[in-house]
Amino acid sequence: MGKIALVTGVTGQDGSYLSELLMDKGYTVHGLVRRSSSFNTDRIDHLYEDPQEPERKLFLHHADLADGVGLVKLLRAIQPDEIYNLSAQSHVRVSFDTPLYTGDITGLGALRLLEAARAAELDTRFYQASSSEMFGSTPPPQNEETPFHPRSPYGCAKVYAYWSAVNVREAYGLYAVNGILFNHESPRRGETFVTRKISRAVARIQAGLQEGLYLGNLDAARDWGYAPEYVEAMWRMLQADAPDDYVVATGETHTVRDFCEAAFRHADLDWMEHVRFDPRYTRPSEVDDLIGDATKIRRILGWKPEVGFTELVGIMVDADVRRLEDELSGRLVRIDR
Ligand code: NAP
Ligand code: G4F
Repeated sequence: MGKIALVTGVTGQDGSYLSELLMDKGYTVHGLVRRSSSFNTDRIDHLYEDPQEPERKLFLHHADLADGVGLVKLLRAIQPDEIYNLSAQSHVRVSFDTPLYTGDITGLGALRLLEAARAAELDTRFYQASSSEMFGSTPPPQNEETPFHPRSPYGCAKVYAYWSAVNVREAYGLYAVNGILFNHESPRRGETFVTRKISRAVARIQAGLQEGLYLGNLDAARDWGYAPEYVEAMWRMLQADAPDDYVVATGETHTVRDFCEAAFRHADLDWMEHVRFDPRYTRPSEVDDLIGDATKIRRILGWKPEVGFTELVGIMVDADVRRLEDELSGRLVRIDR
């Protein structure tokens, strides 16, 4: 019998890649989908199986991190061997507009799920999607020993969730781990995060559909990796002999300006002719510089990134160019890896 996993945030960037990885490894995957008035399963539609299929490996359930009782009922029914908590209001800028909601879902939501696992009396392993945003203004390089100094409601909520996972591990012996992941991107990245906003705009500018691109702070520096590699790190953390917390990063940093230059150059365009400043995209308090030190996960779990910055930029721009071509020609839009 293969293992059973519950993936919250299954409709998001990481949830889609993680589901693919787990299904390839023979898991049965249960995904938590929140109710939406429009379709929100684009990223996993290619994994969808007919409910009549007897050998199904993917099951979707309506639930919400706001609804603790629903989570207990779901966990009792599924009895997962592993839980990956990827659900969050994950947009940092939006968290300044919705701080209480973000605290409720991104922070308290993790504790609701942990408590649901305890209430359901499961012998399960729990992965919490922690974030480099927790380091905030603490200078780089950042590793597992670096103090947190979050700079956004999102960062504060993630710190709460981080310590909630550590606390159930220490208090009750639950196998709970934190993956402290630095920014990771892909063609499936949400369209309003800066990398995807840029790669999408490059495709549209190249096609003559758009002239300019409005951005906020170009000086911020991020340690950008490739999402499919990062979900492998999540899985490895739950296969270890003992639960522990790990930083996942490339160890390289680039500014938003560098990303613009590289993305426009990839399409033979000059970024300076198109990128303009709009203060609406700045934040009341910013995280200036993130560089992860992933020595620990490399040493203990043997994980290391392969895709570098320039390759990542190329993957994203090429995918958005192809997607736009599909849209314009009326073809079915393919899901890109
Ligand atoms: P994402 O694409 O924004 O996906 C977030 C997921 O959470 C979506 O499936 C979303 O559902 C779901 N969700 C939102 N509110 C929910 C609620 N109330 N109840 C249940 N589900 C809810 O994020 P991602 O980039 O895949 O990141 C995955 C996780 O890692 C997040 O927790 C994020 O904060 C964290 N993280 C991400 C990065 C990164 O660079 N990507 C780095 C560090 C940590 P809908 O599809 O319906 O919106
Ligand atoms: O792409 P971003 O919105 O990602 P951010 O804030 O680093 O957060 C992402 O990574 C975190 C890990 O560190 C995750 F936990 C979190 O869930 C999310 O996935 O912004 C990156 C940088 C920021 O400094 C921002 O100020 O880009 C800057 N930026 C400049 N112009 C912009 C824009 N960001 C966005 N979203 N849109 C702009 O127009």
